[in-house]
Amino acid sequence: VLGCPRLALTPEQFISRIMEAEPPQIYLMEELKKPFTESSMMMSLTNLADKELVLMISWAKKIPGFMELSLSDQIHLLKCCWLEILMLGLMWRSVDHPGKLIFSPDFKLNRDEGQCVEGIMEIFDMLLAATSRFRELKLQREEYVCLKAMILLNSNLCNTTPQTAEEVESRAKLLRLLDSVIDALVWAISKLGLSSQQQTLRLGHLTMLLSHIRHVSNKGMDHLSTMKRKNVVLVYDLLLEMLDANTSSSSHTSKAF
Ligand code: AOE
Repeated sequence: VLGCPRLALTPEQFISRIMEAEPPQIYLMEELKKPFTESSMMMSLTNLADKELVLMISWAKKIPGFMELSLSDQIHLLKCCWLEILMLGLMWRSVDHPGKLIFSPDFKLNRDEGQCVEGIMEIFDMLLAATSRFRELKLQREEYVCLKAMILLNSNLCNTTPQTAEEVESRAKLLRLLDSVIDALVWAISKLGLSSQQQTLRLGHLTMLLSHIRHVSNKGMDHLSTMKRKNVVLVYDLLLEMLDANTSSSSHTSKAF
């Protein structure tokens, strides 16, 4: 479908498709018992992450061209980037609330409310800092949805070399898909009425933020696996599978899909 020019989407169409794919607002829907303990805080966070992962899989499937990739690429991409995607979503929800992380309408955390989960304040602060960058840049919704799709499609590119003919073909599709997302982001930036040099700079700044998100995600992944190992938190099936994919060299099959 992607290679067929007759069906190729314009950047404008591509963006409206990924805007429509946006997952709905999620609620934690549980009694937040304050004060939090390390364990109850981690349970609330992982409970939310677990719910969001289910929606993330449906979201990915709605990205034009994603379902044309090989199943193993689809799974691998999601396993690589799920925490980056959650973190970017969190930043987007928090962008108008300096010093706060808006996990959901019923679960918001303040920087100055103190520390109770070991090792998490460092991650909290890195997320707040990246969120401030997006606030300074006045990140637009169209740009946000493009960045999220970029994280997904770029996550796996440098860790694997395609071997079989099918893998080579899926890789070629993936690269074309990434081109479409870059075109879409460039188009979104071009709508903002900036000079051509300012547009180029904005593209650079936005994409450079992705390397920070990858960094924070790696920190978060280490944190979660430590919390799991210390039995601070019980990690449910789907999240467990996604975590294992990042902490071991596991197989390419998945029950979740
Ligand atoms: C869950 C859902 C989501 O949409 C995004 C994220 C991103 C980070 C993830 C978290 C998640 C799931 C659990 C992870 C965590 C990173 C490490 C952890 C993977 O294992 C969220 C990172 C930011 C978490 C900040 C939590 C601050 C907790 C300390 C605040 C505190 O101690 N108190 C007492 C505040 C009380 C406020 C009322």
